[in-house]
Amino acid sequence: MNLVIFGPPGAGKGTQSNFIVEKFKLHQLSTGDLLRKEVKSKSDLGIEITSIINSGKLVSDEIVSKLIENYLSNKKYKNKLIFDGYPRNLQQANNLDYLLKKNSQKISIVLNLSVSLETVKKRISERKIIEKRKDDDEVVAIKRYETYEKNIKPVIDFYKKSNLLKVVNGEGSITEINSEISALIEGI
Ligand code: B4P
Repeated sequence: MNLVIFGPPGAGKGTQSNFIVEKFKLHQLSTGDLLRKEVKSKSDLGIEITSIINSGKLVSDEIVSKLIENYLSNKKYKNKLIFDGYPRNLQQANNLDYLLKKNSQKISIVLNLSVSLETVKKRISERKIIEKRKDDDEVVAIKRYETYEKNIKPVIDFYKKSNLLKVVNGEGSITEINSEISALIEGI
C-alpha cells in the first residue's frame, strides 16, 4: 500500500507519518526532510534551495521530482511508501501519477490533515524552541501557510475525482488523530 498525507507546514504530517511507519510497516518519504537534509549537507543543491525554504516558498517541481523518483524506482520501497508533503501543487500531483504508473504502483488512500493558521503558528513556535529550524519563524510560517493554501486546492480536487481523499481533523491530540488515521487505513 502507498499512501499520501498532506497538510500545511506544521500540521503534523511528520508526527503522524512516524506513527503510520511503526504500525503499518511503511517507509516515510518526506520531501521537507529530504530538502532539509540537502541544506544541512551544504551540497550544491542544498545551497541553491536554502533561501527558498527559509523564505517559505516552494522548491522547484523539477528538484522535488528527482528526489521522489529515486524512491519510487527502488524495489525496496515498492508499494510501501508514505508520501509526506508531496504533492504540493497540481503539477506535482500529475507527476506523481505519471511516476507511479511508470513503476507499476498506485496510491490506496490520501489523507488531508486539516488545521487552522492559528494552530500552525502555535505548534511551529513551540517546535522552534526545541528544533531551532530557520523556517520556524512566525512571519515565515504565515508565508508557508499561504503558499500551501494557494497551491493545494487543485490537488484536493484531483484526489476527490479518484475517490481517494479522506479529510482528517488535525486539531485534535496526537493520539486522537492516530486513531482516526488507523481506522481509515484499516478500512481500505
Ligand atoms: P514540511 O516539511 O511539509 O513542513 P513541516 O513544518 O515539517 O510540517 P509537518 O506537518 O511535518 O509538521 P510536524 O509533524 O513536525 O515543509 C517545509 C518546507 O519544505 C516547505 O515550506 C517547502 O519550502 C519545502 N517543501 C516540502 N515539500 C515540498 C514539495 N513537495 N514541493 C516543494 N517544496 C516543498 O508537526 C509540527 C509540530 O507540531 C511538531 O513540533 C509536533 O510535535 C507538533 N504536533 C504535531 N501534531 C500535533 C498535535 N496533534 N497536537 C499538538 N502538537 C502537535
